[in-house]
Amino acid sequence: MKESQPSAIYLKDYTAPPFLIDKTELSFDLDESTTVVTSRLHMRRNPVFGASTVPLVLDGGPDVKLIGVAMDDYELPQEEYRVVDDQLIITATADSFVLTCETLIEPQNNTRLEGLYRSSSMFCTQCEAEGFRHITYYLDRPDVMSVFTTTIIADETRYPVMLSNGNEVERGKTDEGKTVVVWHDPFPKPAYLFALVAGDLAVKNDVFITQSQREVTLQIFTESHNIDKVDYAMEALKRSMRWDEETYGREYDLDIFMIVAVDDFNMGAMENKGLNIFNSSCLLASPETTTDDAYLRVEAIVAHEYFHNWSGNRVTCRDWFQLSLKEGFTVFRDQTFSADMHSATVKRVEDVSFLRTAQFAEDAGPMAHPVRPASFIEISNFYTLTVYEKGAEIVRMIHTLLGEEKFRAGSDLYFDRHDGQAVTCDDFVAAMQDASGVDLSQFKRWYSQAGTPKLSVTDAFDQALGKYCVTIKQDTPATPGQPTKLPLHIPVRIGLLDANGQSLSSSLDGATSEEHVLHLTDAEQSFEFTGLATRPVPSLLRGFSAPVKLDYNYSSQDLLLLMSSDSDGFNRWSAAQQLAVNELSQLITQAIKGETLAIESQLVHGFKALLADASLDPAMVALVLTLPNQAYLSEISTPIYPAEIKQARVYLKTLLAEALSADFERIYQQHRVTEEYQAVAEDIAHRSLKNVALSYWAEASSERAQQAVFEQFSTADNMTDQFAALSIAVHSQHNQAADMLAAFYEQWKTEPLVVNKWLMLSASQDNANALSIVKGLMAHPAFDLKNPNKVRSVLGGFGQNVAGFHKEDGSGYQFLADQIIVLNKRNPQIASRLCTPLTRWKKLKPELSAKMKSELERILAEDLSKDVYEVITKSLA
Ligand code: 0A1
Ligand code: ZN
Repeated sequence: MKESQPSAIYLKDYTAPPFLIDKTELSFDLDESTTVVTSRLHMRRNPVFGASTVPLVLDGGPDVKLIGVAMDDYELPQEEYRVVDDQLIITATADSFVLTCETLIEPQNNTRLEGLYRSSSMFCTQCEAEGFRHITYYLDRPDVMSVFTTTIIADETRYPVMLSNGNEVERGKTDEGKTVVVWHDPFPKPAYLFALVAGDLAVKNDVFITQSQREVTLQIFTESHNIDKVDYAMEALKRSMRWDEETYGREYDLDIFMIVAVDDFNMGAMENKGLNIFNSSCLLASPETTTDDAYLRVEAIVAHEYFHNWSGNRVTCRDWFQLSLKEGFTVFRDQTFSADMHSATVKRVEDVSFLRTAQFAEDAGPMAHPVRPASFIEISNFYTLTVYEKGAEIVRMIHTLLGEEKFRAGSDLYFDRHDGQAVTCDDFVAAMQDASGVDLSQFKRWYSQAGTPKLSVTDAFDQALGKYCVTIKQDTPATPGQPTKLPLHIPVRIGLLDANGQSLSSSLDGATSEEHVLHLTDAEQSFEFTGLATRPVPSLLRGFSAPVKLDYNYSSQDLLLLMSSDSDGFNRWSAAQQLAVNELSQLITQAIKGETLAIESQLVHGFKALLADASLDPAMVALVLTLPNQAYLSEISTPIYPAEIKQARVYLKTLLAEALSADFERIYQQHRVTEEYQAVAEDIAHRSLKNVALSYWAEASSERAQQAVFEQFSTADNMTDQFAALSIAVHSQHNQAADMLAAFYEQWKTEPLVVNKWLMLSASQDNANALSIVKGLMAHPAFDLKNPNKVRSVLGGFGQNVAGFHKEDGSGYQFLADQIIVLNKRNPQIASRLCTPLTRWKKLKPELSAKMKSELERILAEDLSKDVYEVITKSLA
């Protein structure tokens, strides 16, 4: 442990910046050993401070070497400035001046992948959230917005492509023959949106004509061997640009929009103004190497980063506590875009399933925080599912409360009112409220209160009066630092069904309809529906109208009815999940007690009916057939018994497979796509149903199924089918699984993104030797500790490996802790993210819990980065 520990910063302490930077002129002399960065900052005191004498404090990093500082071309002597704790402090300044700084950095030694670093043979940057300070001294905070001009000097033979934000305005040569390129971005921006790329890159060009008939040049850059894999991303970009014009009236503003793919990247992608930088795993796609899921992810992330041009760049965040202002809104925008491009119900099910599994777990753990956190130690730790996914749910609820038209009026007002500003979540809600006249004052608590609310629903029917009364109690559990909670404003979409599954019309507060939105605002509230002849079955929380846990005592009969008949597609899926959860819970209890597992499954009947109905969307059928996963079952269990959860899942899946083996074989044959591969909704749907059917069929003891798996693996012409067959083989203990894994590596060893899939699947093999397999993978030539994708593949795959990771002797936890300790020094962001599985220690069964806790304590004894320190201390608190 360090002598002095990192401390938290608080939203309540926010003050405006004492200085502003109107213009930022940067010059980079790029070199493999030392890069010289010269900055000329046109600064002035911020008038909101009035006459002030506070010193100028600029943020820097331990890796930035200061060569000299000048003010208005007067070189400051050593006694007029000092560097303390990575900050450059200058006591005496004029009211307005030009500050020149010369600094040296070594991008080739930057293993944090923040600031300027090298990936393969190129230079690239990552500045969000506080990466710019690793490049040069600056006011590195999002409310300091500046107009950037960037000069890049490099050897053109090695770096023919030199890019930065905005437009290229000049190109020339230095006396030594190096090439000089100047970029100018006319839109003021915070430093976190700065980007620079230099390398020997191939480019794909295209054009987009905006709604006002301006021509925008589109360019995607990759290393030359990948340029044949960007067509899908380019089309996705054009669809995103059109959609943002049509749906939000937002037009692109520069004459050029560029995307660059890099192999080494801590996150998915980054929305730098006019120059997005992508993790190559989120951009490149080809039928042979990319699965359907990955295609859809590429489209969604291209859209997400593009949409940030308005929700994030033109209107940005005042401070990092407001991160969800841009992220929650932009995730909502990309979710709606994907829903419009494909099936809205399928998209909603996938998003909710992810939220309920991963975000709910975060909200119930030691790192739980409000969508707008009140404090943090390291902001990188707050790029979370809560800020992103729950943040998007908040925007979705506003959409539900306002309706389509008023929501659009609200977003128009927000963009008009705040264009060019750095603002807060409150400003966003105020625009929505002002444009719509809908009172959102209580609703705003969603931003400040952590934890997942639970709704407990009871009902009563009065036959004589035809009156149905629903009572809802809301309760949000205590979370770290928030022992008590206030009631939230929760929109609950509800429909009523009769015993045959027909939708019923009913009256509520004078409005007659087949569907109502209840405004739950009190801790407990009742709603009376009239005009009903018989007791209805309620379809609650349609479309998952709020990010809450729902408790209503549905019978299996009710759930089967909803599953087969509800007009809301989302709730049909949700009912099937609930039925599966009920059955799995019984089985888990049996397993914990050491009993023989036995159940009379109602799902058999539900699935049988589903498989017989050819009119259904195959993608939805595939989702309904997918049993709740290990992570979701863990989230809803206290305490968690990992091995018993797995045992229950395997038992139920095998039971369904045996009972419906012939149906699964038939569906498998029926849904084979014979045309050439296309990543379009219809084909994706058939492939997903076919592969889910194969995964069941393979669980039944059938020689033919085993053969089908092997054949699909060997003959598939696309990665979706090949990888599905391989995963099924690995997870169903196929007798050729090991050979297939080896053959897969041989076939794809020159495609790093496919190799990553192989690493992940290999690491997740659930067997007694899991740990030695994982150690072998980390020593394999395909592994590279410097590459976050590879680390995520192996250690992420291992985290899902019940037998290996949760091994009773604690060796799985110890191994992960060892890796965290190594990465803590090299790449704190990645190290911190790897801690996530260990943060769940309190919920595990006692024997495992104690072993996990001791690993957290072992990590804490190290000299920790802020990132890892924050997660570990909060977990142990
Ligand atoms: N703003 C990006 C996410 C992002 C955040 C931090 C990064 O640094 C490592 C990179 C990307 C987004 O929402 O896509
Ligand atoms: Zn984002």
